[in-house]
Amino acid sequence: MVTKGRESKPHIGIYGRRNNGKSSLINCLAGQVIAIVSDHAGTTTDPVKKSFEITGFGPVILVDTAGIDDSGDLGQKRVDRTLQTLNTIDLALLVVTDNSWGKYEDELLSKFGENDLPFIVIHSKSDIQEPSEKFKNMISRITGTLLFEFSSVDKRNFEQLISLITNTIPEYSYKTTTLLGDLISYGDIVILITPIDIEAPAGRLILPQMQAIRDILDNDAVAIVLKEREVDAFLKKTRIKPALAITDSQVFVKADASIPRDIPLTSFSIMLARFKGDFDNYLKGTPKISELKDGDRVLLLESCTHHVSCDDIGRTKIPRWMTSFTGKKIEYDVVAGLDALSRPITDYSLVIQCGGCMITRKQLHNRLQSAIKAGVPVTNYGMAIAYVQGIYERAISPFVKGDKNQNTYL
Ligand SMILES: Nc1nc2c(ncn2[C@@H]2O[C@H](COP(=O)(O)OP(=O)(O)O)[C@@H](O)[C@H]2O)c(=O)[nH]1
Ligand code: SF4
Ligand SMILES: [Mg+2]
Repeated sequence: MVTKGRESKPHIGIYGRRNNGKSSLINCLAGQVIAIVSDHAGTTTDPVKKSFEITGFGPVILVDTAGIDDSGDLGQKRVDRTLQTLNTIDLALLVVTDNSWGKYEDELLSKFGENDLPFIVIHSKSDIQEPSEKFKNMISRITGTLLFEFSSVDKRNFEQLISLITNTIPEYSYKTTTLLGDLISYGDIVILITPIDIEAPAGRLILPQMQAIRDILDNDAVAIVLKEREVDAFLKKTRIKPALAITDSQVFVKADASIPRDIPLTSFSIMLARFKGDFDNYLKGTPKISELKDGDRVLLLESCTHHVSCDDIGRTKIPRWMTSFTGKKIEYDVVAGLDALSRPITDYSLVIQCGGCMITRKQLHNRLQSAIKAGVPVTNYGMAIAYVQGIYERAISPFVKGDKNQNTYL
């Protein structure tokens, strides 16, 4: 079996004022000179990306940035470019020195917050000036994290820094994931059930269907694409026994009836939920649908603003199916794209996230952060649909190993 996964390298961005030792820190982490170090403030101009291996962790991309305190017209442009990198990185290292913290650091801290970015505050040049107890206390009060004492000259606490980085980088940023590669083998047949109705886009398939087909081919397996109405006749006529069936969530009930019990069945949306969503938390959150009460609010998060068929699922179908399943009077809010929520996240009893086919894994995880931090259960469109239609156990089982309460998944 050819198991393919999309290997992603975590991006680590280094921020701080000019001359604080950012480039030196990068060279230390890389164990070689990859960034220009100079005692002339402003040597690093545009963000510089370097791919290399941190010994003891693995491959990463380090992003060296210009000082956040740069001034003048050109300086402001450099600062803007530095701040733009925050959208693409997975972990921020904020380099401070000489026991000083001011408006630049405050600004960076609030930007990290806006981007839900994990960060580490590193006191560099500690060989010249060690951080004082007072400063350490202040940092832990302001940032909620412990100040890390470091020096690129004597490399104090270097091993600890590597383990701190390893423990702070979110797992999703480097975990190799596969769409279907762990479920199918050479020559397997996979049935893809795709309704072609008025909601289907004219002349093409939707992205999750295309991705599934491509992944099946990459795994040297065979994809058979058909409409829900043709499944019964096809299976009867050909006597083909597929290794897996994947259906559009909207025809789950029909697919469940058509696909024999001994053939694993899931949906495109659950496939995506496992691939790029927060599947562990979805597994915990989905059964909370049964606990919804009258007057509870449910938030539906749609990750793009222009998809008519998802519009209909989020705005009409899910509320209708959930209401008939729970029998409760529930309020639904739909927020599209990256629009701000109109209420605090704690007003919600459940968040249902779309498959997020148009956004990156990082954007999707960041979007869910506030709910997860606040302890609001999260699930995904496909998992919620399967749950309220009584097909949940079957639909998640291809991706769940052993006891699903242990949240171990393939
Ligand atoms: N003593 C000492 N000097 C350092 C340390 N880190 C950087 N420097 C020096 O500080 C100056 C600025 O360093 P650089 O890494 O270019 O800072 P950047 O502007 O933040 O990238 C250079 O002269 C470095 O040699 C350190 O940990 N200890
Ligand atoms: S990103 Fe979400 S709303 Fe947009 S098309 Fe994909 S699943 Fe639908
Ligand atoms: Mg530099």
